[in-house]
Amino acid sequence: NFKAQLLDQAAMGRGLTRIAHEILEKNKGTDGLILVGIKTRGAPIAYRLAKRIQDIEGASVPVGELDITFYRDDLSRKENLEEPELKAAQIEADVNNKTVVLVDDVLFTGRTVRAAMDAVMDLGRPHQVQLAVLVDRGHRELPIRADYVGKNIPTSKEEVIVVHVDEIDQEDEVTIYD
Ligand code: 3GP
Ligand code: 5GP
Ligand code: MG
Repeated sequence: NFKAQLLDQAAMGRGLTRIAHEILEKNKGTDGLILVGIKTRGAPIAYRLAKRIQDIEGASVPVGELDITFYRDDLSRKENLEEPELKAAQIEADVNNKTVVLVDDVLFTGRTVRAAMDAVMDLGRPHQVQLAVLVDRGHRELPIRADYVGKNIPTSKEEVIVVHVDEIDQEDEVTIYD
């Protein structure tokens, strides 16, 4: 059941612009920076951040993608899921000594990010791994936090955050359902 719209297109755009500035500020520019989007919707978000960084700083930042999937596809029943695991990695850039910013749409238990960190570590030894998410909905089950957050949304475990991005859903919108 639809409950509320949390972000519209303008709010999402402003949040991503702020995060782009925060990434540049924290890392003092783009040296050694790589963005890695976690599919599906983390990937277009990563490309948008790279576009903003390009516009702000005039420097291009490599973007890679990770496909992290659950063994089971019953997404609404989290307690029945196995651990997320890496399905595919497309990271052309060398991660050694780089600052890898993982990008995802929603941060929940942290298990997907843990699997993503494993995947990055398998490719080399990054200088640092950071995390950017559009929405942090709480309920972490691991000691993982985001360095950059579009919006913190306290949720119950039963609620679902629906993230729509133009590249996939033909609209930009974040809504909450229960
Ligand atoms: P995404 O691939 O674009 O991130 O995980 C597959 C999709 O299901 C995700 O899209 C996500 O938006 C959606 N989803 C909605 N609720 C949940 C949930 O509780 N857990 C997971 N893993 N995905 C969810
Ligand atoms: P975690 O592994 O942290 O529990 O969940 C993070 C991953 O699952 C993200 O890739 C995210 O897309 C998806 N996810 C978890 N909960 C939600 C949710 O409420 N809404 C959406 N859209 N995705 C979710
Ligand atoms: Mg996701």
